[in-house]
Amino acid sequence: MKDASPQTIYLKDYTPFGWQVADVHLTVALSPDATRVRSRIRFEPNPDAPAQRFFLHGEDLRLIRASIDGTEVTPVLTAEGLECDVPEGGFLWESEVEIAPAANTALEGLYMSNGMYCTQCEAEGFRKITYYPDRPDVMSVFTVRIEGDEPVKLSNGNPVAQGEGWAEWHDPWPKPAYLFALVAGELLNHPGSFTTMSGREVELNIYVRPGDEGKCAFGMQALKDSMRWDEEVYGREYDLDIFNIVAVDDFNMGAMENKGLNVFNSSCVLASPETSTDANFERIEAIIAHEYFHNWTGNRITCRDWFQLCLKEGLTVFRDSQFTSDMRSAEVKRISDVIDLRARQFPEDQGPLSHPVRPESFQEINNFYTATVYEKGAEVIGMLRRLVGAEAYAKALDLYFERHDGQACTIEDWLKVFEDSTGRDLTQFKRWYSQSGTPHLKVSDDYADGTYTLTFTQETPPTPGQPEKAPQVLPIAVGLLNPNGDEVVPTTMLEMTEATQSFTFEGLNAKPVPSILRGFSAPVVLMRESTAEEKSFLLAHDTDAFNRWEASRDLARACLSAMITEGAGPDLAWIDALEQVLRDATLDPAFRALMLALPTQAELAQMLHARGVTPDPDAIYAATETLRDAMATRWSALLPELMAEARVDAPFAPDAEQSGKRALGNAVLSLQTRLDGGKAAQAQYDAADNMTMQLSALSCLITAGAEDAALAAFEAQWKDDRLVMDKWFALQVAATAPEKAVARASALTERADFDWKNPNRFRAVMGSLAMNHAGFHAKDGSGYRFLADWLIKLDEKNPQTTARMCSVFQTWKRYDADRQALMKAALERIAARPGLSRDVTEMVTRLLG
Ligand code: 0A1
Ligand code: ZN
Repeated sequence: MKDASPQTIYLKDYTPFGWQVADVHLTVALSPDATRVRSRIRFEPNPDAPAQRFFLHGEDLRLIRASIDGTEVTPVLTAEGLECDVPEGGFLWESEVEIAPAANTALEGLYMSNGMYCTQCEAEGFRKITYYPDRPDVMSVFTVRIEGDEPVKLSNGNPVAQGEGWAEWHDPWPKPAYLFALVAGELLNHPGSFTTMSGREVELNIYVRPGDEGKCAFGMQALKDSMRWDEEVYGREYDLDIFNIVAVDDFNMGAMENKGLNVFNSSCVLASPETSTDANFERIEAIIAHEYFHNWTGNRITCRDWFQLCLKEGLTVFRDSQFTSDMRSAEVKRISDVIDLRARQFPEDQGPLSHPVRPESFQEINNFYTATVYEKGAEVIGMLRRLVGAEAYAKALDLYFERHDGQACTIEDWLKVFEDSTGRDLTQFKRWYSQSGTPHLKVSDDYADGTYTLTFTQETPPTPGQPEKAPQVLPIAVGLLNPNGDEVVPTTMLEMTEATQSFTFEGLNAKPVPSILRGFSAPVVLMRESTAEEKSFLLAHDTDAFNRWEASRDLARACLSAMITEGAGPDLAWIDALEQVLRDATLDPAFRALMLALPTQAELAQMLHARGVTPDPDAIYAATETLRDAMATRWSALLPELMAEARVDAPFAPDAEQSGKRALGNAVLSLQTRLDGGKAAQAQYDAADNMTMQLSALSCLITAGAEDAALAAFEAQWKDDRLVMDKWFALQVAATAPEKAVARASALTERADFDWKNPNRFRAVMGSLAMNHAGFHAKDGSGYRFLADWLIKLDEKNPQTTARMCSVFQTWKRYDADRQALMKAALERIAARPGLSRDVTEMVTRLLG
């Protein structure tokens, strides 16, 4: 068991390990309750390290024997590993341990999922497999022998030999232990192949459980597209003879980039038109790309220590979003990414869990696989690219790969590459890695004698541990439109470095309308007091798709805010202005679908809180409903026209064109449902031949309160498909009216198929309840109590997934005193639980501040 007493690790305390690992031989003899792991590890002194006592990590291991250079030793065992006297100079360490994968419900280390063996070692799971220096800066060459009756036995690298009951793998590329993987089971493979740019043939496989073999083709194509894209855009070629992907049903995260053997949550790789939505397809394509791209950004060049996590994650998220932009629509991808950033990263950065992109301390590293490290980390790379330009970025990346291939690096190494290749001083830019919180950017403007001046002020509110903030480097993309709506100054990148700074534009005939922060060029909160006329003007004329969308979003926010706080009615002027945009058939249907969506209730709560208004979840819900009703009524003529435009007659393809049309059609359907009580939705449900159409129709029927028959039919049709049933569980909690949400979630947990130890199923119910804003925040506290009960229960089995879910409480201080007290009580009840895991202890402590 991990030690639950909080021990804080600091970046400033980094010291290299005293030895290098020349090579590792592992023999794993599989058995559900008593797997034997024998290791043979050659240690050599590390000339760059200070003298230290020999220590190997190890957790939940039963040591059978250990020896040094063939002589048996008796190490001192601690809660975290072992210590031992060792000779000076190099030596051969051998050990044998026993572990019980079938009892491992934490899904870290070696565990079992539906009868198959699999591993998850990032961040610190390898220490649950054998004694080892389990830290990313110790890289070594692994040879692995797997013994067991399972027909398929896989590990990293290339297969070297196999016989009856055993298989041997060798990975020639030195790697840290967190990239180790082993899989064994009764699996079927969907094969493929790829010829690299230098003409090498690579064998590709997607391994799945029998029954899932029909859901691999899309993932395989996505893998090939990713391999090609990384060659064409980054010049990066794959470096082994084989690349395997395995789908696993029980997995804490989305997927894992183990060298040559990526392990995926089955929800992030298995796809078919009947069972997957367009959103699933797009996400699967992106995650396959993400894990594949890690081969260079993460595996060939890895992190020196876990504080540097954003080195691989920020960069790899940035790369996968570039890939999606190239494969699909760049504008739609950018808007979607910003929606996601505001929904997940902004609340984190503006609440008690706020931390820098590169944290400086932690208790449990698993708690730092966050939206800040991943998504803000990617935004930081995007800003760097905007500042230096695409060409200089490409040159810097070439230098990064050339200089650091095979190394375990830091953010300092990364920035130095940019400094050396561009001649820029990035000292101030580096604050993006060390300063937490979301900067607020205020703007004022002035026009006189043909000169237009924009003055910006930046200020970042205090965050935990950081009361004072220094100005950051902000790339601010600006374009100017003249009063006719023509663009007179195309997108220009202003580089703001001061707390307050002005920029001038000369030679203008009239006061222009500015389009500021185009493409969301920096992850800030833009606070510009502008009139509704100006926003409507940008909605009609801006050439920048992001800001056109943002103008409409701003108008929607203003309208909802007035409805909530002043009891105003819906803003018909905005609804009419938006109609003009929606009628523009030259616009991408996917873009129009985004225009049709309203800000989420959580986003509105955040906005009100930022303005000093205590958000009332019931009032927010009511206003959103009223506005949707008004949109539907006002557009009763428009909706059928858009529906006709959104029709797809061709056979199903999960591509950008078709999915954009379906997104538009389904956004329209949800409004239409408000007019016809679910008639059109029922018709769409009955006729649907793909999951996108079926699930959207079901969602509409739930909102209309006309879902009973469809829910039963859906269940009868899909009861044997666990991934589809996850959607069924999730949707009825997320889409139901708030007053029914907790009762519904609770009833679902009574079902025999509510397998709560499966992270996907647990999240389907609990995550969806948290998404039902007014339902979760029920005034009587029932949502908080229900969730806290379940988090307490899950923590005993799976601390990692429990800890991640604790973040649903991160906005607790936003709400009224009654709700605050109820949420605090729920958190305190979790905190008081005897035997609480280190993961959850850290989260709850931070949340309570
Ligand atoms: N590195 C993976 C994500 C991942 C992280 C931690 C895990 O277990 C604690 C599992 C997966 C990625 O970025 O895809
Ligand atoms: Zn990643």
